[in-house]
Amino acid sequence: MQDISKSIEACAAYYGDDAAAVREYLIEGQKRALALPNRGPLRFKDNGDIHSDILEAYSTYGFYIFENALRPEELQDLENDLEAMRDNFPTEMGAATDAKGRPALGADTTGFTLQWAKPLSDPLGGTAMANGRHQVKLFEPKPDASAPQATPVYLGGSLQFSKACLVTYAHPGLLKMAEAINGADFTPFHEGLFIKDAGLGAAVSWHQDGDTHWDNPNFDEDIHGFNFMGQIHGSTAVNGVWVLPGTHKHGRVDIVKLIAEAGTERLPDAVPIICNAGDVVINNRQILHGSFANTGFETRVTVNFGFHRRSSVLNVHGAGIHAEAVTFDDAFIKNRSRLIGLAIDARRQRFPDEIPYEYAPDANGPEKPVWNDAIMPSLKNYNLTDLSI
Ligand SMILES: O=C(O)CCC(=O)C(=O)O
Repeated sequence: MQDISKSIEACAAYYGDDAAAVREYLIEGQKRALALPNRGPLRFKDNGDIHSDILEAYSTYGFYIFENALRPEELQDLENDLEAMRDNFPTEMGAATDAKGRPALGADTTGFTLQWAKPLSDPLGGTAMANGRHQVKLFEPKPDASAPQATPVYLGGSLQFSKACLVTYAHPGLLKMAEAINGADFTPFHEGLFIKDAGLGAAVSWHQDGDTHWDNPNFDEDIHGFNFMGQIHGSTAVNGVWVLPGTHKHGRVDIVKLIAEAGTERLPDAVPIICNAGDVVINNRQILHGSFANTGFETRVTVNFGFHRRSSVLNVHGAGIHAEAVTFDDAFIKNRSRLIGLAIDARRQRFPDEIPYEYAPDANGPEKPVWNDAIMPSLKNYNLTDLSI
């Protein structure tokens, strides 16, 4: 685990009169998080299914940390792609070119791609954005005078920009977990990178991700799916996502009330998701979660990719948060799911020693999806068909 004692001190100092309370919250939260029995390597039963201890812990807490799930070469590929993508970021928010004068990454896309925010701000909290799910605004620490006007916070549609992200998307153990939670005919959701640069990264206020099925008579803990969160540099109490364990099981949380009752935005029973580089978290989208502004010295970049149950999206009208709201019929879902088959073949070529995951909806199709690098440009704007619920 990273030693973040310096970051805890630096973070506390941003909070003025609350410095001592912040320090204690971070230290105590870290302790409580590490005491939970919801981390370890991906483990399987003799028949290849995910070990039931993992499924039980995920169901109890709403998140589970798969330690060292990413192979060292895989992590290196992700780091390399991240560096290449950052190198191609626009020079500033809205610029059309990067620092080398090339067309900037995402500048010619129509989908939801690179998002920016004021350093250390909470851009979503207390606004109507994303259907108002971020009900309160978090404290916004004052950035250093040398901070830029805006900092990158999120890159949506990441599979069109990074083959390494595509290869990780087809991780066989993680897809086995997707199958265990959502059934063998699981579908995609959305993919992106959360970027929390040291001393700059914006907050993502407390929220639950689901939008569509809260009043569904068949509501249950998995109806809004989950996100995998792969960690490129690790994740800490200062820069990481905090969750309120167990909240994925019940309906919508009144966050305003919860915070009023606690008398603080630092929800007392919440815990940070603590990871080393190469760990991958499964996080239930219904769990109450969020991240504070990154006032520490460690950068976090999370490779997010989620999956749904087919029944949660089939013939369902989308929430319109990640892409335009339409009704997802069978053909729409099939087209969006082609990314899974392509990713599996890209991974098979990158890691020929692995047994590839077999995606049931493609198993009996007329032809297996085949990847080659010339296909990459055809992924442009693929995320216009994200299955946003
Ligand atoms: O990574 C973060 O800071 C926020 C993640 C999040 O809110 C999400 O995945 O829904």
